[in-house]
Amino acid sequence: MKKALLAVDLQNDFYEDGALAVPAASKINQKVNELLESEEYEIIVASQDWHPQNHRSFASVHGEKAFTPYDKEEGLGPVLWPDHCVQKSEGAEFNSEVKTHKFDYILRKGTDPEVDSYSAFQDNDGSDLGLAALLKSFGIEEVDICGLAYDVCVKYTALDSVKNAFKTNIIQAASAAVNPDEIEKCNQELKQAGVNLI
Ligand code: VGL
Ligand code: ZN
Repeated sequence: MKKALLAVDLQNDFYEDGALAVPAASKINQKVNELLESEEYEIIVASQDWHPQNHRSFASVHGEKAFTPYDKEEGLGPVLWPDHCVQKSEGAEFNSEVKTHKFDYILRKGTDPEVDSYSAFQDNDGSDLGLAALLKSFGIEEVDICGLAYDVCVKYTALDSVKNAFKTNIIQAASAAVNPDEIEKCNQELKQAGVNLI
């Protein structure tokens, strides 16, 4: 079975010193690099969260505090986030420890100021980002997923991968959650959907 690796949002703002810090994020880099250097993947696609400065998912745009629950607009998510991964900022760059020269494709998401994009397959309003078609054009049937954050973009990418009929595996040692308290609930949901947790 031809396999792809999806490396989700390995960007400075999701590491320990970043704007939307994921605890212990840098601990995944060794395993991430092992995956990036393995010979088993037909293609490696990296997603890059790439927001305009005034993105509607930013709490600052609404005069609210980061992580405030917010369900008033279609196309966003359940909470507002700190400003993060602003286009062309240092925080939006890939972490310097990651072997980015192994990426075959970089898929930027979250570029529409009104719509968020947790999954690398589609925006939160359902618009297709072209990833499924790209993978299918390479004959991919199985997808390994790693990256940040486990409970947000990795999770939604994995759920959409299953919906697009790929055998879907999350490599847990190569992923970390922004909210570690969510991991149990998240794992239940993923297993229920048919995602293999490796
Ligand atoms: C992410 C929240 C907002 C992620 C991106 O990459 O998991 N989380 N934008
Ligand atoms: Zn984002």
